[in-house]
Amino acid sequence: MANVQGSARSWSNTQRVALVEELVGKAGIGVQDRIVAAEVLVTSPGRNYVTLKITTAEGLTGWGDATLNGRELAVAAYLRDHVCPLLIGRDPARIEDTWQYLYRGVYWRRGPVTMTSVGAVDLALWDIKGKSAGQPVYQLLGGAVRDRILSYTHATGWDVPALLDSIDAARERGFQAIRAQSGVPGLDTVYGVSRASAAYEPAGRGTAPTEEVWDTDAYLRHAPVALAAAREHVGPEVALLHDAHHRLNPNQAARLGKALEPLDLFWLEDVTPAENQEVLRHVRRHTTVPLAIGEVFTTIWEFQQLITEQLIDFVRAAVTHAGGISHLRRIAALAEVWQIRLGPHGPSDVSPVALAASVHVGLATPNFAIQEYMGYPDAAHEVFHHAWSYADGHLHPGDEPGLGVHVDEAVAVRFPYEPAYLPVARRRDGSMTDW
Ligand code: KDG
Ligand code: MG
Repeated sequence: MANVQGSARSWSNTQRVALVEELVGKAGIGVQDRIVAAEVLVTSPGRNYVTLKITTAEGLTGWGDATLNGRELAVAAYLRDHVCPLLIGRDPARIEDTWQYLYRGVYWRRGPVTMTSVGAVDLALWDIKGKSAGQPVYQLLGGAVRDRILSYTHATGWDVPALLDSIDAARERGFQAIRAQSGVPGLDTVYGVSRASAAYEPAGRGTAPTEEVWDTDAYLRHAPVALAAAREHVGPEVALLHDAHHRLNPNQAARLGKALEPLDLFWLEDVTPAENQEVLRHVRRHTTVPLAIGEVFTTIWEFQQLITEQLIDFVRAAVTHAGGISHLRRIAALAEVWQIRLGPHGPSDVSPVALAASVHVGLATPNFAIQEYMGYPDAAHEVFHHAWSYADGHLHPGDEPGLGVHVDEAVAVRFPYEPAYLPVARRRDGSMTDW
């Protein structure tokens, strides 16, 4: 600083500030870091991922996941054009303030594109905070409340014998919680089930969605049979889950819930679209099957009625799509009051960065129940190097500072974006289904 002369009394404010900055600078404390770059990376190692990279003046890097299956480029543009420029010069330590600024400042609140963008920024800032503190994020959230995270994976089979083989394969990999989905006699395609193999990726590459034919009555006849065979096969100890993928009306959902009650499911997921949450009262009145809902919901306000009226047992929000670690923790805190637990969405379209964040939240959040873990294409592991690990049916985030994920940008550019869409469904008469 240039000469500061005279008595303190005669100094101008500028001189005082400069002196404080100089002293603080010399002591090496309290100097605010600044965001100097925010960039968006779109890559497709087996499937499309959108990743946000935030860099600070001190050279720290934070990574966030901004993947929204089938609408990736909308989030990439939202971040690039409207969010990244606003981040430059901001203090990366102000995670909550940045969240409020991006959520409330936009005027157009909520919605998956906005909330996925806010979530990506939130994840990247938590990553930076962890790196700056030299601590894994779960330590900054209050530390571990459990030793490891129970996880479930998917078993799918076009027919019942194939489903049972797929369940056996999951158990051989150590899973003690398994989601079971099967084909439906009389249908050529079933969302979430591949005819050819146990692995499935619901988004198909191409410039338009594939159109599938769906028959709810056929599904309702077959699902209890396939799930009963699964329960019979695994015995009482293994946790079985099933996803109805929003396909039922309230009465069908109630009927399915009742039919599945003797099978002691861990949960039955997305029985109705739940856009109209009142209808779940009807389902609740008729069945005690545990209900999991909310992978497409993005804020605490969308969960408010589901939670406060105890219409569900598990919140399915994804850490990315529901506004990041900061917001998912708020949803969890609300849910805790009603003894509702968290079972976050974690298919392969939630990137390894978001999976890391979800597992950090899980380790530090009392009412966390289970983490979906579908696994990733091999190429995704070449791009995303992660400290989180899977062993014996459980996940752990690892102890690297921050989220513990590094993105290899040189490898990422070898996998350019390819258009891909989730399928749409029509009834047998050709009309679009209403779910
Ligand atoms: O992007 C859609 C998929 O994530 C969804 O089909 C997966 O329902 C799903 C689940 O429970 O994993
Ligand atoms: Mg689901």
